[in-house]
Amino acid sequence: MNDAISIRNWMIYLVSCLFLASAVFPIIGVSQTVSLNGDTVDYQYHYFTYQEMTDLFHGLADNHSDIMSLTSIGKTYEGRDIWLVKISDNVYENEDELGVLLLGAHHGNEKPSFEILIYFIQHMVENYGKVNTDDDEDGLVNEDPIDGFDNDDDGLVDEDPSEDRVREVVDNTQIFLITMVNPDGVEANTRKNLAPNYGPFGFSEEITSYGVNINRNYGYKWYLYYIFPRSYYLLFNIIDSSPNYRGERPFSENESKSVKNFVETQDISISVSYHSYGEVMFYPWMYTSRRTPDENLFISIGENMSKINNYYLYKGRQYIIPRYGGTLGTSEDWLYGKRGILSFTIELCSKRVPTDPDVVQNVCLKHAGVNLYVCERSWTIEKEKFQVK
Ligand SMILES: [Ca+2]
Ligand SMILES: [Ca+2]
Ligand SMILES: [Ca+2]
Ligand SMILES: [Ca+2]
Ligand SMILES: [Zn+2]
Repeated sequence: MNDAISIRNWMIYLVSCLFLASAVFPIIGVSQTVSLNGDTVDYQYHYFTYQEMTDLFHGLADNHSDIMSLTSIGKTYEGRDIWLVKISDNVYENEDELGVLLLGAHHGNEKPSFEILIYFIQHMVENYGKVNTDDDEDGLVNEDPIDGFDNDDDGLVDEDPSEDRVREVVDNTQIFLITMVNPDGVEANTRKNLAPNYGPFGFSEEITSYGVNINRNYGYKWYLYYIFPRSYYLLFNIIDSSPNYRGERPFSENESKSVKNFVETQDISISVSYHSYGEVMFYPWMYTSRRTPDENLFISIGENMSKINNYYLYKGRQYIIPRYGGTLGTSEDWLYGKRGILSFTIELCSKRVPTDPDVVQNVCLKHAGVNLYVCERSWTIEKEKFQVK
């Protein structure tokens, strides 16, 4: 093949891909690597770094100060701010609207978990206040909203989101997003945080290892470790070098403590904590197969989310989590058990860090739909809920 032509074709292809990507996904980054010896072009998705996200948030909060605020709820071991984004009308007031809490990156190496939240923030602030627009220029306005379905049967899914819907959600919900619970882990691309451990209980004089699994550090029913050490895999959770090390005591880590301190100041109705991977969704309890009094409500919300993202809602807990023996110290159990928040975990994607831009953009869009649904559902949920508190 003529090199000049193939390079030219490649340039056209590259430019049109970038144009399409930037038209639909204005800030999400697509970078590309080119193999020097041939035509193969590998498009590698570029995930946000902590610094890029921080800069983006400062810019968005400045430009949309009527509906978006940015505050630090704590600092990590390495001194990074744990950012809380709030999106709502009258954003600097604590209004009589129920909150929705969206969490990402308890585990730093699960990049889609923060990426979809950054996308959602952009989607909300950039569409708020816009008149209804025919985004795909087909002559119809908002004929295909974000719900996972090709509503107008044109072969494209969710290509004309509703601007009205964004405004309604922002005006009636307080949306709280902690996009990177564990930013040190994100920067180091590792599961745990980076704080030094001094033996499993903190009694050693020397550093024995680094990092705690933040999603094992929440303080809910820790005593069960000691009653059923084998059922709760105490050995795996107590060895400080283990990927699932729970920490020397409940809320010993800045990250989990910051989430706790923040949550205790707010009335939050529903939460979703994003992880990757598995395309599966969970709800409490995580520590036992016993059902919560809100089982039917969890199933109702979960099945509606599943219609949007097509993920499997995991209900058959009795087979995987025995009566005594599951996972202790997760955010989900603490959020529900102590605060009465209907808390979900969503494991995104079919691999931990997809690099195909189409795959990432698709998961971002779908979960903008999931998050919109969760916000809308929060408006009517309180009277249906069993009161745990
Ligand atoms: Ca539209
Ligand atoms: Ca349209
Ligand atoms: Ca369509
Ligand atoms: Ca649709
Ligand atoms: Zn995870």
